[in-house]
This record gives sequence, structure tokens and C-alpha cells, in this order.
Amino acid sequence: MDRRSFNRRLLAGGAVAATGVTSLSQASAPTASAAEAPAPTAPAGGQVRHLRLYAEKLADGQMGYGLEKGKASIPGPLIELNEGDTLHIEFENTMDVPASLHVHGVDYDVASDGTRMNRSHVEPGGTRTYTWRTHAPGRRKDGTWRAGSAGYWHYHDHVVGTDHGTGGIRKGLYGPVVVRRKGDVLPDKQFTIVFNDMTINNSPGHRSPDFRATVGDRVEIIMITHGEYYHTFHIHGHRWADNRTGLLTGPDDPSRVVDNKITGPADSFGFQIVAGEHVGAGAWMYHCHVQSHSDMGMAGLLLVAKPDGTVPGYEPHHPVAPPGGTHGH
Ligand SMILES: [Cu+2]
Repeated sequence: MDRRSFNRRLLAGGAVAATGVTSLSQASAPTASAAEAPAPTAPAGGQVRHLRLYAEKLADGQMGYGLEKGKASIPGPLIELNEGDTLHIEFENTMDVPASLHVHGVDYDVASDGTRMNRSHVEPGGTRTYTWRTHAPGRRKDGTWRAGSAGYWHYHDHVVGTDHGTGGIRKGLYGPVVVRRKGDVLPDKQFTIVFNDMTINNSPGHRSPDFRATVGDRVEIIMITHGEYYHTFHIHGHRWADNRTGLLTGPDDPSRVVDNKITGPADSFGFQIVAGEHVGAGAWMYHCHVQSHSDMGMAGLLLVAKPDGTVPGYEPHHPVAPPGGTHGH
């Protein structure tokens, strides 16, 4: 669905969990092809918002966060805020083990830390409200510059398995957070890619998720890493600026432009690309560029369709998993 209908559904209190995404920001204009219309931008924050979030066991033994009971996903729902917003999350732990919600990047009191150390976790069947606050950048009284909250962040369990949430993260209790600054460009489509141990989004090897877009879509990738290993994130045919937004602000922006980035446990970054720009439609691979990791299945596709919906040269095929074989999906 497009962003406008998306926000209308959210504001109307409609169910958004089916998409696995919840947008708490409001676009200032409907989006068309990114290349054809002025990019819509994020408004100023300052709103107080509420959300319900559930931790659940999934049928396959994994665990996930969801906006409705029975709708948990891995990764959990995308939570978007604008600098200045406050979000109250009523979190229910439906599982039979203690769990929590711990966030990176935003402001929270110790009561919203989500760790056992300060009793901010949730026992089985329990509920707790976690409050996240955000702020715009500004100058401190001492003259130094205070960073704003805007960025590509993430949340995860900090209790299951060990006091560091090692078991919860391993089983899928993690999700993305995007905080925007007023004026930040809004995307048409958003995809979250999590390198977790040797999986992508906890999918078994050689069954990594594929993502679909149309040429000209402004695609936002939110990239998070968890687990035991360091990885390099690479996407074919597209590149981004290695800065807060992943976009350049003009010809003199000194940010380095990259198509490959090293990423370690609990790192997160994001960027926007215009799908197929200068390169056209097709099945564009994304993968970890540590060779043994890609060979073991840490690879998926960004399927960029032509306006008629076809992806030239792409034939869906079943995964093959020869050790050391070619890319498998
Ligand atoms: Cu890797």
C-alpha cells in the first residue's frame, strides 16, 4: 500500500500488523515514482503516541514481536518516529519465559531499559509500558553541539536465555526503529535486513528473503546486525552515502559513497536508493560479502520490476545448497 493509505489506516486505528510495518510518521504528500515527483519529507515531531507490542513464541520454536496477538514477525514491526515524538509502548509478554524490550538510540529512563538489572523486564503473562522519547539536535549552554535522535536504530529482548538476551535475539526478538529529522526524505518502500548469526532475518540458510520494488521506487533499507559474527553488507547495482540518512545533501557533501559496509553485532544503519536508477530492472543480489558467509546462504534478491510488473531475466527457482556452491536462493 502507498504511504498515504498506510498512514490513514494507522490514524484510523486500523490493523497494520499484516504488513509487518507500522509508520508513526506522516508524509506531507502522496508519493509517486521517486524520480518524477518532489520527494515528500518528514514533518516536525512533538507528538505523543501509543502502541501495543506483544512478544510471542512462533510455531517453529522461534520468537517474535508483533502489533497484534498471533501476528508476530521476524524482524518485529518497524517503528518510525520524528524527532520530538514520545512513544508509549504497552508491551505484553505472552510467552512462558521472562522477556523485555530494550531499544538503541532514543531516550529512555532506566525504568524503560528492559533489563533484569533494574527490574524493567516482564514476567510471563505480564505487561509493562516502555516509554521512548526523542529530541532534535541543538546547542548546549556550554556551546557544544548535542546530537538529535534521528537515525536508523533497533530494539531487542535483553532477558531471554541470558541477562544479555542472547537467547531472545538468537530466536528472533528484534526489530527496526527509524527516527527522522524534520525535512528528511520519506521512502516509498521499506525493507529491513538483519544479519543474525549466519542467517538473514532468521530464515534458514539459502532461503533468505527477497524484496520487491518497481523501477523508480525510493527504497529504504534498514540494515541491522546481531549475533556472533562480523559481516559486510553489499547490494548489487546501487550505492549509498555512508552517513546518517544514506543520502547526499548536495554536490559538496563529503560523505563517502559506498556499496559495501562492514557491520558487527548491534550495529544498524540505513539508506535510500532509487530502485534501478542508471541500471534498470532485474534481480539484484544483496548479500554478506564475507565469501564463506554468502556461500552458506547469506544472500537474497532485490527484485526490481519494470512498470509492467515483470523482472527481466528472473526465473524464480528453488533453493539449492551445495557447500561452496554458487549463490543460493
Ligand atoms: Cu557475513
